[in-house]
Amino acid sequence: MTKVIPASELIINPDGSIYHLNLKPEYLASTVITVGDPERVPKISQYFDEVEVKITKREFVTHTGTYKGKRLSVMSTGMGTDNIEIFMTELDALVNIDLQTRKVKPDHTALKIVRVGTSGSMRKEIPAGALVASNFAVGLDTLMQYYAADYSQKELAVGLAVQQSLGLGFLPYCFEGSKALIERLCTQEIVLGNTATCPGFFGPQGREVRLKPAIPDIIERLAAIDLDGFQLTNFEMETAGYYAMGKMLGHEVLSLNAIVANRITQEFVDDPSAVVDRLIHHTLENI
Ligand code: R1P
Ligand code: URA
Repeated sequence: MTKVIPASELIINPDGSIYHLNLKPEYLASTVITVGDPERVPKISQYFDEVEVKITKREFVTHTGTYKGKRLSVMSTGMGTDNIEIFMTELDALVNIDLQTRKVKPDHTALKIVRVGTSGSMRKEIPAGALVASNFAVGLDTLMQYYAADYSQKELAVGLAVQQSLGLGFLPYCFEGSKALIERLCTQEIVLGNTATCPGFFGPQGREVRLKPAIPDIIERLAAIDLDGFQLTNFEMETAGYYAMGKMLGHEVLSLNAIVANRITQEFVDDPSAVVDRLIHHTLENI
């Protein structure tokens, strides 16, 4: 017998919507574009033919509509993998749990989820202004200390190499993005890279403002890792969480990154929104 998930474990609002995302299943398209910044949601949905749903709660803003006839949802998550854990669990529940009976549905639905985010490059040859798709992502946070997952040999080897290189007391988690989505979205103008997902923007990415990072040479240490040609290329704060949750829950996930800063040459793009807009158009046309 399929178990009933108690009200305390999966919270449904009085109107039947899911707790944090504030969505009912019918509000969600099976293809979802995600962004960190809530203000980026209308920057994408402005290109829709029409917007049928607009819902906001906390940092989770959802617009669902059609682009050239294809139904899409665009949703913001805020920053960090802790938000992504909530976001992915509730997104999955909207399609794979019957919210009335509180039971897992017998037939699994796999969502297509594409992150359109910003990122910093740790490679001289990937300049500010470049667009990077994350092939693998390694999480430097502790999210996966709280879940059990299977890792491929390569994913485990990357996690171990990063742990050793940074001297961390826990195993960073590494997961691969969707091959099908890479094939579809990683066209000529996109660089295929591997992403370090950090639990912060400053110290955890080696930035010193007033506080000294504990690993001041984190960029050099991460950039020096080379496992049979596998190299890390960029920093951000969500992708490994998406890839881990996506794999465990059975969804296709890809992270696309607009490189706004190059941490080696110390350049920052003149117009970050123009770079992000290029990535938005690329995503809408190819998703
Ligand atoms: C930091 O400025 C934020 O930008 C990046 C990081 O992952 C972090 O969320 O992504 P978004 O632009 O999608 O928020
Ligand atoms: N987002 C990050 O997390 N890091 C950067 O350097 C730029 C965007």
